[in-house]
Amino acid sequence: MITLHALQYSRATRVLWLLADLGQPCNRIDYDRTDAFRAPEALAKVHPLGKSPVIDDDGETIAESATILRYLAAKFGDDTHTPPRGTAEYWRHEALFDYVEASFAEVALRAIMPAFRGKPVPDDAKAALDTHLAYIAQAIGDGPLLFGATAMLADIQISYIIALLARLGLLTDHPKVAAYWDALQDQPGYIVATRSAGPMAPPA
Ligand SMILES: N[C@@H](CCC(=O)N[C@@H](CS)C(=O)NCC(=O)O)C(=O)O
Repeated sequence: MITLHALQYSRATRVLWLLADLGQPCNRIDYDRTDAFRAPEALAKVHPLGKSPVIDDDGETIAESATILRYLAAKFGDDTHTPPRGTAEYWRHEALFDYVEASFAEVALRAIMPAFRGKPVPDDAKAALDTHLAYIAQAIGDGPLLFGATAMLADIQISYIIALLARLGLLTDHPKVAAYWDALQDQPGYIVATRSAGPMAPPA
């Protein structure tokens, strides 16, 4: 069985969501956030970067949520969380899936971090975030999710960042992305994951 090292209020919920969709149990090891909202020292014993999520499967330790999601989809022979291979949609999906951690997270965190500390978001951070949220709104198209009504890996991957932005009131100028957040919260895998591990974003 997969062991998941799951930090409170973290990207680990992405993994729980996919496992729920796949009907796969896991051995979840929970880690509380420190008072400074960091990972505890114990996670550094699991992986050199000391971050979550990390999974162990048959002695193999795998970090990076995108890699973990791809690994689980491959391991369990799942082809319901990506568009059909060989189509233009497939590659549009791959780009959005990688975009989340490679480009969007850094831009979003520049707004999230000050907002989280109750400080104003700097104008340049807000402008960069607006550009990315407009891009995401365009990607949603007719919605309700990125590729219609079925959650793909890219939806699961982006959900954590969108949850933090929603929690901090940073989606108010982007109604299409706010509606997308509503649709994400209706997904069965999201509901199972957050019922068992708690919300993605910390409470106010
Ligand atoms: N790119 C990594 C990011 C992992 C990451 O930054 N995880 C956060 C939780 S969402 C973490 O462990 N933060 C605790 C810390 O840095 O102290 C991924 O997608 O898995």
